Amino acid sequence: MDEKLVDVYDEVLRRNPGETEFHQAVHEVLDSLGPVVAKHPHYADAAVIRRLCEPERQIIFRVPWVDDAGRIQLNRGFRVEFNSALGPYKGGLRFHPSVNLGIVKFLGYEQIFKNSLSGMPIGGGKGGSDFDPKGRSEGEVMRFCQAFMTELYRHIGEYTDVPAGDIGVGGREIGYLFGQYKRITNRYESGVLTGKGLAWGGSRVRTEATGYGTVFFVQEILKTRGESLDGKRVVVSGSGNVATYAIAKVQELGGTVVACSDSGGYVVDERGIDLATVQEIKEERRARISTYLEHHPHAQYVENHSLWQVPCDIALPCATQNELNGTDAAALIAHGCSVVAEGANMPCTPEAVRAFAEAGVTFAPGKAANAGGVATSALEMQQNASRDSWTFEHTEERLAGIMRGIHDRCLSTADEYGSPGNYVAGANIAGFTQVADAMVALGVI
Ligand code: NDP
Ligand code: 2IT
Repeated sequence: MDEKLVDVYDEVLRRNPGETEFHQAVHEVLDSLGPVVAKHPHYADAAVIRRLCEPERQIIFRVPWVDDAGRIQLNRGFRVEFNSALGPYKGGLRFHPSVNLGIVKFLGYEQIFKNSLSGMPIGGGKGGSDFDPKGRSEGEVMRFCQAFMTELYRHIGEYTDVPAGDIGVGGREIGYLFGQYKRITNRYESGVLTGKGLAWGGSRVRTEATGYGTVFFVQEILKTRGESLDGKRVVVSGSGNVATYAIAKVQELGGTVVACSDSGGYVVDERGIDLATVQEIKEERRARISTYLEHHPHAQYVENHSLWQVPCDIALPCATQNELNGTDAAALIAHGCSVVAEGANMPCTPEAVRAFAEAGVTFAPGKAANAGGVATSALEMQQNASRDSWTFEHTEERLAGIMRGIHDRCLSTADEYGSPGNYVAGANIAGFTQVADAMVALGVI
């Protein structure tokens, strides 16, 4: 890391003790910014980088609710409004027992640069709760969402802060959250949340956007080598929203996805993962991926092991942070994997990212490769603002164009700052400079 940035990083460590994922996300960005501060000393004079590492506002609240047995349950809610230089805070809500302030801050920090890179007018934020939806009834999920929104509503709005989904928050939860917001405020304010259902203000392609976008990004990488997805062997981790639609798009473009997973283990199907079965298990039954074998007895289920041992040409980590470590990277490299694109946020550890760079594996960081989800959220906001509703084809074409734009900006920025072909440097620098310029222009606020 450039010595001018070491002090900034030390300050982050001092001010945010114990928040290891947040430290990791900041380190990764600061590591790329050496050539930027060398070329543009005015960013340091305006303390832009220091200010960027401090959220504008952090909200933590109590979420009490009543379970089916009549017992009072207690969770903690978070919304970190990180940076609004480019637009209203924008970013998902995560419901998972592992959620804490450090996780929400890492996600909010990533979101600033991702949203900037997307080229859409959105700032960065993230939120969520340590609520665990697994095993909860429909009624319990609804009452939790209502309790969560009963506090959150006062902090959000279409010009203020626009939440969406993330792990554990999909169309069902956005429905309950929107319903409660509407009820409390007595306003049909469509633009306050994205990821809504098509009947009540949602955008076509938003459900598919993150997974599709990640695969569009991979397509652009392959194009630079004169290759395509046709005939490629792909491993996708996770089996939630991002993984499902990444699998769908890979298959549509002629690739074969041979493995996917959930937190219990992974499935290998050499005939190609059957998407309809995955969707039936995950979207309809909300069951475990191990039940895939009930429909496809020739497949293999492996419990509690890393799916990165499965040989592939392309790896798409689409589950969660730090799910792919140095050992996993070594296995992928040994098996000849040549592209890794992050559908999830920060799924690869720094050791893994270093190993890919040393081995010449093309690595696309999440803030570039998974930006299609939030970009399509911004398209949803655009449709809501104009009370319009676009076709699937038009919206998907917009998404594909945005992913091409992000890809090309990463490469041209990496070139400009002396790291040709380095998508990490390109994404961090391009994302940063746009926010930094806006912050300088807006003054010390
Ligand atoms: P979902 O809740 O739909 O799916 C999450 C998947 O990841 C599930 O298969 C889940 O398995 C697995 N998973 C979650 N936590 C863990 C864990 N601790 N260990 C192992 N597996 C885990 O979430 P999404 O698909 O929406 O999100 C996946 C990733 O993509 C996250 O990193 C998210 O931040 C990122 N992302 C999401 C976007 C979106 O639009 N939804 C946009 C951009 C990024 P199980 O069911 O067993 O828990
Ligand atoms: O990590 C992400 O970009 C998301 N979870 C999507 C955020 C959004 O506002 O659509």
